[in-house]
Amino acid sequence: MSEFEKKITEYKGKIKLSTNIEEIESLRLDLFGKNGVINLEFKKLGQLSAEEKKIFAANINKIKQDLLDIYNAKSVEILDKDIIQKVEKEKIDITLPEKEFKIGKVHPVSQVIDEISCIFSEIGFSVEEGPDVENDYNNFTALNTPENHPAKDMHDTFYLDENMKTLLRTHTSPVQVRTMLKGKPPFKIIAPGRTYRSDSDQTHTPMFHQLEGLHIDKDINMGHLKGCLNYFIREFFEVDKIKMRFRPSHFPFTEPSAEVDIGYRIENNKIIIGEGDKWLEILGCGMVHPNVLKNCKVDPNKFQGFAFGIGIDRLAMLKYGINDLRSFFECDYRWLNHYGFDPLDVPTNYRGLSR
Ligand code: 2NL
Repeated sequence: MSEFEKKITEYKGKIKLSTNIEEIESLRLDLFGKNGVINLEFKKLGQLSAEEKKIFAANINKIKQDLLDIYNAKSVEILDKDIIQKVEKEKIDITLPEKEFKIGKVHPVSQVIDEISCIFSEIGFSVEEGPDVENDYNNFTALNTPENHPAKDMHDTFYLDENMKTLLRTHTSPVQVRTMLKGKPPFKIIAPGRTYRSDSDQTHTPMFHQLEGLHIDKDINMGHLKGCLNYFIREFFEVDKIKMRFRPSHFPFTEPSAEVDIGYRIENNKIIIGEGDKWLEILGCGMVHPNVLKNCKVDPNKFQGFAFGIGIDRLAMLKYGINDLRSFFECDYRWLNHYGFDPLDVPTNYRGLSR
């Protein structure tokens, strides 16, 4: 037996006896590495004649293959044993109590939607929802929006088909349209949800949140609208009195239409809502246009009422002192941990909405 063959026999024994990854890896380098036993033997080829080379090389290759087979089998055995050991060690007893109870947070937008729903349900409004993907009729036509209205422009609306019939709703009004079409008056509902417009800068995100309200009955007038909105703003900002003004405005779906501003002032770098000599535009509203009622199968000679629309994201920013709109939608857990709300702290009117 040559020196080489003796060494090989020795290594075969070592492989068989090895018990862990480190050991077998070190044997692999000894044998098959650049300066390993096999390669050193191959280097002897240079001193041989052509005829001898053939026989010599064939012999090394056979020995090498034999070694590789043993090595591979052992490797698999060790790895399998390793995995089984790991799994055994990692056994989890799901009946044990948790060591660290990590609870999620409610996004400020969700919190504000919950608060607003709570405020309006107190005075008899119910919450309605509808799909984000809408048709042109529910989003524009039913709402008395002229064919050539700028809001219908490709630049504002995300259309989903070439014929501009299917789109992402640009406001939550189609929810009220659906509610009126499927039911009978009176209607007293709010519709919160996601809305979409092709607009993106410091103060606009392509997806944003809106809340609309609709109250239709036999004798609902502008006075009811004012009382309702005054109650809502007071409850929402948790103040007893609120300075408020209605400015004439225009929307295709209401007549007359108004925009509502609330008074505020800045004190020690903080915003005080409800008093002061500065004005903040907060929402749009009006008496529902007779054409809208007709389009929604409601008789405008028998029924009338008000509607309003509010941007939820800006309300959340105002109430909770968040100054960057875009941070709302970055899904940053550190941000959510800081600005988010305890999921078990459900807003209620009697206890205070946000504490
Ligand atoms: C705004 C203005 C508004 C409405 C939305 C509405 C819905 C129906 C009928 C009539 Cl179904 N009106 N919604 C009315 C007035 C204003 O939103 O500036 N929103 C942020």
